[in-house]
Amino acid sequence: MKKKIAFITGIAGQDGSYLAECLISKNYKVYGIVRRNSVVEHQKNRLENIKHGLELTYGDLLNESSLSSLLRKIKPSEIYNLAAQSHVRISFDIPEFTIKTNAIGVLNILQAYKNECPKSKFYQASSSEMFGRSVDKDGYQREKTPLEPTSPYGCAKVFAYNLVKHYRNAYKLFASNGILFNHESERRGTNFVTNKVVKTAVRIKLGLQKNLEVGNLNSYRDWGHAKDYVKAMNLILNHKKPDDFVIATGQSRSVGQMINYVFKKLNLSKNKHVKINQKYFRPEELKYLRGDASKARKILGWKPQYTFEMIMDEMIDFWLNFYEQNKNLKDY
Ligand code: G4F
Repeated sequence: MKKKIAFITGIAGQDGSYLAECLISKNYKVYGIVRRNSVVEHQKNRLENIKHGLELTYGDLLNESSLSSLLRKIKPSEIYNLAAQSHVRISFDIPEFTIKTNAIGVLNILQAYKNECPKSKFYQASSSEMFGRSVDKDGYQREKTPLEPTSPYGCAKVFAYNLVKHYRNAYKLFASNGILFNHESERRGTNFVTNKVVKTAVRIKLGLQKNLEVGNLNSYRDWGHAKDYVKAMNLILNHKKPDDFVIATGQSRSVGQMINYVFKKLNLSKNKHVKINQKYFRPEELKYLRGDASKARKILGWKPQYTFEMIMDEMIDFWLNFYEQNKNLKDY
């Protein structure tokens, strides 16, 4: 059988690297673009386990002509647009860059897709951050929940989400949105709250650091595992028609509760070591997320394998092993 060809933007990130592994295990040929970074090692370290079936090249969502020529050459069967400025708080510091990359960048890749390989299927990494202040009466967010974003990141994601629906309707393209709630793993950047908390708590446990400094403990998130969520991306593109799906666990916990779990697991005192620092607060906070993924469960047969406890335990083990095996990297 002819190999399926996938093209992934943002392949060096948490989701891109897990998705590449997942697709290669399904016998896809995978192409990905990475942005030029002055520290070369940072660009590929999440991909270093993948030896075969992967081809990387430099590219950027803001450079439409290079996207077009790549798509013309590769002729992918599936395009996964995961590239973004993905940090919500940082989007308040660099709103223009965030909006260019996360909104105009999506316009650029949709144009390249429409012009070069319109028979391909397109996945857009949409986000629960788009819901912002909006929650249905029963306490969940789902596909029909109104979008009221509370950050430049969320506003850009709403623009891109609508653009994908528009291209689907106007040009009859197979273009779908996955509206993914927070998803974590040991590969998460350590400036996102789960991996920051776990890594710092392990460092405190090992005597390498005194305190954990965080912002708002009272916001609620629906945390799943990135490995479960990349499987949903592939199911979305292999459904018989293009559509939009919420991907979530349906459970919500506060940042404070998440910290309690990690500190208890490591036998650490939260009162002694956790300090609040205003610099981690946002000008407007998204207070509450809890996703209803019934549509994906019913239509795609998707369901998460990982529980919250399994995710956090895996991350704790990762950092304990990391410091055990890298005794020379105490400052890392
Ligand atoms: O881990 P976070 O930075 O993730 P956030 O803002 O929810 O965004 C993530 O999930 C979105 C899906 O809804 C994605 F679209 C997005 O790309 C990203 O993956 O923060 C989670 C919560 C926030 O309420 C934040 O205010 O944790 C709170 N928080 C408290 N102290 C902190 C900290 N967040 C960070 N990053 N660092 C802190 O010290």
